[in-house]
Amino acid sequence: KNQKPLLLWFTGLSGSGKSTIANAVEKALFEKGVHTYSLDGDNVRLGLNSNLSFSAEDRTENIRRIGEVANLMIDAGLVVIASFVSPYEKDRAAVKNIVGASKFVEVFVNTSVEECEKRDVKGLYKKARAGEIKNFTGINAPYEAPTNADIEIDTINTTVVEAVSIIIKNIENKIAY
Ligand code: GGZ
Repeated sequence: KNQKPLLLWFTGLSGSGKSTIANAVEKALFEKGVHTYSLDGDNVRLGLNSNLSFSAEDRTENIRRIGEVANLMIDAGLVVIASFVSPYEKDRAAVKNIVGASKFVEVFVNTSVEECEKRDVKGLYKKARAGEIKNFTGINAPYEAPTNADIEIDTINTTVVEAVSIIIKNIENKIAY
């Protein structure tokens, strides 16, 4: 079976639906026999990047290390799926530069602050509004929305199943399984 490595990069606000879509994409790829590895806040910020905060500088370092780790996994031939807020355009561009533009696919999970706050799955927006979390993206820290993402998903008008189909269609030629 043939498989070319790739980094599928999900960016969007906390609670935008990045992980939900990323997990569904990983399942779909697994069912096609594609070897993947998923990087997200749950497995990176607790381990490798446990010394990093949510300051602008630390977010940049967070994303830089993730880009380097993803590049090692690309060397190992994997389709890497990364889901991080990654609010800064320059940091996302730096990752694209690390792995190479031809191996980088950016997915903008475009859910507005209003909608994320309405859903508030983890109660983090409420805490941020109450001043219990500082530098919270979308509330008191910036999110620089991608202007030229390879794929943009509007989660109000697109189901998870549809999103998976859009993403798989975009990457299937690139990974050539
Ligand atoms: C944004 C925060 C913050 C602040 C904690 N700002 O919904 P979640 O919980 O699971 O996803 C968010 C996650 C963001 O971590 P990332 O490594 O993706 O961020 S970045 O790319 O900007 O480095 C949220 C939680 O961590 N979280 N504090 N202040 N999100």
